[in-house]
Amino acid sequence: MSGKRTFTMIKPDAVEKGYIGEILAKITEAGFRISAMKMTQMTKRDAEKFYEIHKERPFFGELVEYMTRGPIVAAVLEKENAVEDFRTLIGATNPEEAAEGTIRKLYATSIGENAIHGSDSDENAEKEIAFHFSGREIF
Ligand code: IDP
Ligand code: MG
Repeated sequence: MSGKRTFTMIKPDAVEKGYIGEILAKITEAGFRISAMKMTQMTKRDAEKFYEIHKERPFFGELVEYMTRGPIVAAVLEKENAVEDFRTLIGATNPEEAAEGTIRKLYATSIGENAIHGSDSDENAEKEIAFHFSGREIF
C-alpha cells in the first residue's frame, strides 16, 4: 500500500536564489499538506549520514559541500500516494531531463544543484522524517 507521507528539502541553491515561497506554492497547489517545516542548516556529519547511500559515488564530497553551505527548508508533506506524486512534481534528478512545469525544470541549476529533495520510497520517507523531525514537531 502506498503511504501518505513524504519528506522534502528545499536545497541551499534554491534558498539562496529566493525560491522558497514559489516552491512552497507549487507544493501546496499540487495538493500536499505541510505537516512539519523548518529552516535549518545541515552539518557535514548530518549530510554524510543523510546521503550515506551515495558515499562511494564520485560526487559525494561535492554533494556534502553543497548541502551544508547554507540553510535548507525541511518539510513533511501529506497526500495520498505522497512519495510517487511528489517525485513526479519535482521531476528528474537532472533538470535538463525534467518534464516541463516540474520544480527542478523551473528552479534547478544542474544535476548536482537541483533545488529540491524528495524521498524515493515510503521506507526512506519515514527514515528521513525521523532524521529531521521529532514526533512533537509534526502536526
Ligand atoms: P534524487 O535526488 O533525484 O533522488 P539521487 O540519485 O538520489 O537523486 O542523488 C542524490 C543527490 O545527489 C541529487 O539530488 C543531486 O543533488 C546529487 N547528484 C546526483 N547525481 C549527481 C551527479 O552526477 N553529479 C553531481 N551531483 C549529483
Ligand atoms: Mg535519491
